[in-house]
Amino acid sequence: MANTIINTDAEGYNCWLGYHLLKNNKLKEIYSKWASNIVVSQGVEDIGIALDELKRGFKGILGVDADVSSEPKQSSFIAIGVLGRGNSIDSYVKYNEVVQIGNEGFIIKGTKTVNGETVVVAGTTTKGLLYGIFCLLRLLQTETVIEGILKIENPVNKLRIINHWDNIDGSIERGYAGKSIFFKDNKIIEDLDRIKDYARLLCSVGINSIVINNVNVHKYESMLITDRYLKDVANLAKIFWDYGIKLYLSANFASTIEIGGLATADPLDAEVRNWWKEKADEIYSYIPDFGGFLIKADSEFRPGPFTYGRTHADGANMLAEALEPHGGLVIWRCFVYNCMQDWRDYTTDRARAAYDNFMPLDGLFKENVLLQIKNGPMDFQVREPVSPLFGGLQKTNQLLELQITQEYTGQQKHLCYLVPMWKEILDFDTMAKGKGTSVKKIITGSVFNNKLGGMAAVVNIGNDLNWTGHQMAQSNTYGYARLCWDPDLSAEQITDEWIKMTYSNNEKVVSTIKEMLLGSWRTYENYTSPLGIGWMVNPNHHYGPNVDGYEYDKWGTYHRADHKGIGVDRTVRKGTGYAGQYHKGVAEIYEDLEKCPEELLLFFHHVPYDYRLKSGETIIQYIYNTHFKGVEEVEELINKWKSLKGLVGEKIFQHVLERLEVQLEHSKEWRDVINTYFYRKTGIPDELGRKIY
Ligand code: GCV
Repeated sequence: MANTIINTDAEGYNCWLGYHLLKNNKLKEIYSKWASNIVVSQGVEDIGIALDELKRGFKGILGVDADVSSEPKQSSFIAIGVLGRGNSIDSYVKYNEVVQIGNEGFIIKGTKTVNGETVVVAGTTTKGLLYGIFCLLRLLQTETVIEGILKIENPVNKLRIINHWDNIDGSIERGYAGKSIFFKDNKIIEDLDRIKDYARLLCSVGINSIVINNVNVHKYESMLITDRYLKDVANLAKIFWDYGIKLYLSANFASTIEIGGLATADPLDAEVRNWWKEKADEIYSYIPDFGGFLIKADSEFRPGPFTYGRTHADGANMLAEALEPHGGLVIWRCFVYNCMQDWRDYTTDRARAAYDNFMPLDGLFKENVLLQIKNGPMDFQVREPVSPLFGGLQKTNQLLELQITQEYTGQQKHLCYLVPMWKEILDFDTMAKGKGTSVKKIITGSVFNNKLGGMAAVVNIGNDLNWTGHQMAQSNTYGYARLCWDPDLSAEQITDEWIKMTYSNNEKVVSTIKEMLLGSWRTYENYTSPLGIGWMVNPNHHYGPNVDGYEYDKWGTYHRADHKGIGVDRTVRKGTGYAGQYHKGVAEIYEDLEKCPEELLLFFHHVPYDYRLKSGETIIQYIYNTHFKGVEEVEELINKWKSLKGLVGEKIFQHVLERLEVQLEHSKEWRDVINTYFYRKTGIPDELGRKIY
């Protein structure tokens, strides 16, 4: 598929890189003048990929077969290259501009000359140049004026990571788009063309790190760091490296036992430490640019340092020491909680766990360790507060972990665009250093002078032809990456870009799909679990409504609904005390029933069903209203999509329509199960007399 012919992307395989010819002829003509001559004043070996991408983009967007030369052949041209290597590209960029370009950054400069127009795209590294080329193509595809442009961009986050939960047998934990693109039948896939296409997709939006296997590392995955697999892993790493992406592996904390023949995995044991050092040397002999390890330890039955009475700092630092000489990183997950809880016990609160486990360790981790923290304290529910570890931890490198794959948000059968949720998380003010200490600032490392930081997300990619199962779920992959690059981009801008890159610049298409996407998270929330309570899903697979599915279970996931009220009291005053894990300004808000943001009311408080919200609705009436509304909104989604018939490719049109129809049926099931449950529990009828069973 590597050379899939441009513009025949009927199923959506090319995602946002399926360039389409501009319909705006005037603009096309203006661009084509300079795009028809690409000037490369250096050896092309080093920048071959960037050049190929540029040519491919020009062909797709402008229909131009560009002429490549070492000197300008006409008065209008585009010059591309890497700065600081003594080539003529240097002459187009001023000193005060060069100094602003970091090692992943780029400049795009459009200058009107006496006889024409010159466009310059340059980076201080090959990678920066590549990002610049993809940015230029985005500007063209979205019809931006280039003349007079001066754009210098650097990514805001150092680490921009994709996590795969792919197993080596080819299955994907929480995957909803087919099988793994990396693994099949306990082997690494042989056809690497698709991997290359994937690498370019990720690179085009600035992703620079990838973990290819599941954090739950079982028998065969443990062997990925042995000579049985390392050669093949190295081949994958090379493909990603060409696109500026470092490859990481999830490793088994108990590897010394599982594959090393030792009797222990105690991180303070000399033999164990030595084993990891030798292992690191071996891995780097195969993959010189190996990124490092992602570790899930002492979590959901995975092994970890607790077995040996050691801390997570002991565990992480032991691995960090082994990777340090090679420049490798340890990414250590904070998803550590007691998954053998007793539902009768009101004192243990899973929400508290990450903070309780990791706050005491702040400052004890080595410099090449990062803690990867899920956005919320529970587990990627449709609505959760932000983890109090953000703003809590000050002396530790941090990564924000998001979930692109829609485990709890409709499993890529439902349309649920997550960028608006992620924006709220990134903008959340932790008040750690007074007002304005947002999550997005903390994770860059700038607030507390942490050396490293960034974002990671569990991806929604599989081997379905369109990669994401629901073609529109590509927007979540795109949006995540764009936010990693610049968390200040607005949801509207990202959405606009994605639509124009993926479908067309047609105004009706853009405005309609934008409305559909931007409202879809709220719609999903409306017909699923209300007011931050979460979890009312079928156990294990997590699809579909089941109010008590997790209520009498061991996972610490309760709503505590009885005939009088609902919600978990997490206040300091009379609940689990979770609210007290936040900084004062935030804690006071969550603690107070009157001040608590209503969308999180049931996360923090247990209230009677006749408690009145600011709208005047009682809790029970709110539940009924939102569930009826949610279904109506899905009906509207369908009408909106139908209005685009003939304006988007027919195959994609039909495919999305089918998914929306499934969503409608399923939203009705959600509505009726939830409303009926609460009607039966409370005996309180709907004020509007609608049908409840
Ligand atoms: C990879 C949740 C998911 C699990 C996942 C786990 C984690 O519990 O349901 O499938 O395991 O989170 O993030 O480690």
